[in-house]
Amino acid sequence: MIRAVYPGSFDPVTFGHLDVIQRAAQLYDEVIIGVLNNSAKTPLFSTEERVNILKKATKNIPHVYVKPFSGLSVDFAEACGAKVIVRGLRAITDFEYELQMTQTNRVLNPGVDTTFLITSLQYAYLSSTTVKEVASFGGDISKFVPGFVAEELIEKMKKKNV
Ligand code: COD
Repeated sequence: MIRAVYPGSFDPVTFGHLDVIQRAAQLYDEVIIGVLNNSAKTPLFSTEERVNILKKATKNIPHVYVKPFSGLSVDFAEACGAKVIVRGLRAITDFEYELQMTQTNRVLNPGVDTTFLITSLQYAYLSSTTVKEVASFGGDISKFVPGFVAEELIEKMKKKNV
C-alpha cells in the first residue's frame, strides 16, 4: 500500500489543487492532504477553516483525508506513514523552490521521496494568491474555485475588510 501526503497552504483550495488531488488519488492508495498550520504566516483562513473547506471539497474523492500539520512536511509524512510527498508544478518559477525543498527534504529524511504532478493546462495560471486578488476587486472567481469556496472567500473578505 502506498500512502502519499500532499502538503500546502491551501488558502484557499483552488481547482488547480483539486486537480492535483484527484490525479494523486488515482496514483496512490491513500492521499493525506496536509494543511500547514504556521504561526509565522498569516493566512486569510484559519487552519481549521482550511481543513474544513478541503474536507468538503474532497468528500467525493475516495481514499483522500485531510489533516492539519505544524513543523516540517517530511516529519508530517513520516508521522502519517507516507513514503511520498506530492507537489504540483505550474511553471519554471515553481521549479527552483520545489527543487531546493525536495533536496533539503531528502537530506532530512531519505526515506521520503517527492513526486511532481505537472499542472493541467487549464489551471496552469491558477494560484490562491491570484484568486484572492481577483476576489478583493469584486471579480468573478467562479472559474477558479468551487462555488461554496467562492462564497466563503467573499464572506471572509467582507469580515476582514480586505
Ligand atoms: N496547478 C498545479 N499545482 C498547483 C496549482 C495549480 N494551479 N496551484 C498550486 N499548486 C501546487 C503548488 O505548486 C504546491 O505544490 C501545492 O499545490 C500547494 O500549493 P500552496 O500554494 O497551497 O502551498 P505552498 O506551496 O505554500 O506549501 C508550502 C509548504 C506548506 C508545503 C511548505 O512551506 C512546507 O512544507 N512547510 C513546512 C516546513 C518545511 O517542511 N519546509 C521545507 C524544508 S525546506
